[in-house]
Amino acid sequence: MNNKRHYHTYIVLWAVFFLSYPTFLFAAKANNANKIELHFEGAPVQVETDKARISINPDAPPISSKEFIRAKRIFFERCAGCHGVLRKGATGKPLTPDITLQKGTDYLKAFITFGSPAGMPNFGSSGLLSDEDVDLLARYIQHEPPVPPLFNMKQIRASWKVKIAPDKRPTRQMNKYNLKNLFSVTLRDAGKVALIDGDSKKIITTINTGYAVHISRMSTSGRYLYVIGRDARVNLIDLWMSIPESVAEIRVGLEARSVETSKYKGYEDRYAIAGAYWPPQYVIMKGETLEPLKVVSTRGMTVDTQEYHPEPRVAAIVASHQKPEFIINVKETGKILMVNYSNLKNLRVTTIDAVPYLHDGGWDSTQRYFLAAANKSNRIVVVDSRTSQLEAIIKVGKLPHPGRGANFVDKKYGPVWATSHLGDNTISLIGTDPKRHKKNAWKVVRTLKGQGAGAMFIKTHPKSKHLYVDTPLNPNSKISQSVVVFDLEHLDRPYKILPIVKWAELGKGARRVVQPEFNKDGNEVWFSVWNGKKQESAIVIVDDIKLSLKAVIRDKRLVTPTGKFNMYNTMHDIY
Ligand code: DHE
Repeated sequence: MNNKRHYHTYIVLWAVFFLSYPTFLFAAKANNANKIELHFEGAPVQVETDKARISINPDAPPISSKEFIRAKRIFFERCAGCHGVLRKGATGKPLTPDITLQKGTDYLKAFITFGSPAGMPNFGSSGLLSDEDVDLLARYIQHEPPVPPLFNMKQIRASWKVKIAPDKRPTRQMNKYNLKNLFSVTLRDAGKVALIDGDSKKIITTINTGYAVHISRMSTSGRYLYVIGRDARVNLIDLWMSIPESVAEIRVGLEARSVETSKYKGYEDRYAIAGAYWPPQYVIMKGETLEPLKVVSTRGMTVDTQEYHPEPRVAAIVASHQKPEFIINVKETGKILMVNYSNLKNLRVTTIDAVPYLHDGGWDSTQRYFLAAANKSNRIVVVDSRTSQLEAIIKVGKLPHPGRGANFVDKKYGPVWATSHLGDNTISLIGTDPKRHKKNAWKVVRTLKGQGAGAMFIKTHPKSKHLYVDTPLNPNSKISQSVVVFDLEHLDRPYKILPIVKWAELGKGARRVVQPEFNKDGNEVWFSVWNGKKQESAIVIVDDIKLSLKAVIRDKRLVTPTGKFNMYNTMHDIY
């Protein structure tokens, strides 16, 4: 009997597959793009799955409590990055029971097995999930999404630790490092950052931080370094100590990506802010202790359909140079918040309607206009931080991903800001000077062609004549292991390829090259060669004038290096 039922399910699964054949044929073609997106959304969500309440729906196919717990874990690890913890939809489609119950188990199984052209990976046919797990997930998503616990001020405050109080810290710099040329390097899978002296290229120390650290940002004075882990743990590192170390820490939620510090005149080093993916909120803290002062939810209506979204994640945050404001990208609702921190008791927030799926972004060269990438909308949104108004929404290539972008002068079109793309090989150059080059402002004035899709970061420096573009997520290892350089004086000339991985002379592994970062003087560019956790990684330093290898940093402590943040450039938003 069991065998019969099994056979029946199998036939139905294939019938669903063949009826939808054109769609799934496309899916196969889009497989490369899917791989890129899968890598991009890939890290497991950090919410404690055990604490998410079990919510069985009697109308949905049966699932035991044990199965529910297992499915919950798989969903948070594999699916929540795209579909959201509450399955309300993010870059992936919504998967709430009102939708999934209508689709039914067989359809959902086919979908999970074979993927879709819209970007859903083929979890079953690629072997990422077993048949049993595909079946389990198909049933699980027809039940109510379990809600993970919140993380309110009570929990935030309980997690706050000041290890060395401000009055016990040095009153002057106690080491001889050239702090302006220090690099904070993310050691992703080690849960640490490495501080590297940019002059000697030696590791000064490694410091324990949160899980799968994401970014580092600098206080305006250049003394304090803020680091955030994916588990929403923020570490405050004092660079004046003889050996810099973490002097305070806090958790601002259960899952997070962004941290920033106040930069407006008179507020230097005064506040820090961190944005969380779960719960969807941002937290404003005292800059020199991380004492939490204010937590604000980002839940609300989306800009397009004006529907309630329970999980709008906080993506990039930048600190305004024009006003005492933090500028916050809220991903799923598509809103950019300008949060004025001059009076926290009467918080003034200007909400700008942009487009959904806001992710990363950076300043134009004048530091007046913030350019935010809405990746799944294929748009760049421009906000004027002086007038607090939306300036423009610009269509670019597929899935823009600029990091903070790159500013330079295009000889023909004037000042531009550039973004690379995850979904295609183009680099869009956007005019940024509405005063002297009005007709080019907020338009894609030129499109360069790089090596391929899967680009994540693009970089130049005011003193450099080069533009560097990585492609770490390209499935072709030749492309993911090298970077391209464009000559800014001759943008019409073909790019040069730099064989970064070859220069690193490492053993086996994926060895993806990720994120160019300049030194303070703008004459060296640092690249991470990102290998597996148990394999050797490296940092390769390129001479920006000669475009040749300058140095390789190889050290056992360099476990999965990814982002690198030069103190001076990060402090002053130079890119
Ligand atoms: Fe990032 C920036 C989110 C995957 C390396 N990343 C950002 C920012 C966000 C973000 C919101 C902007 C922060 C800011 O400016 O305030 N990143 C996410 C994700 O949600 C995503 C897609 C999946 C995930 O599960 O985390 C993701 N990011 C990655 C990686 O896999 C990378 C390549 C390696 C790593 O270390 O995890 C990676 N992200 C980076 C880096 C920056 C970044 C290096 C900062 C770039 C900069 O120049 O400022």
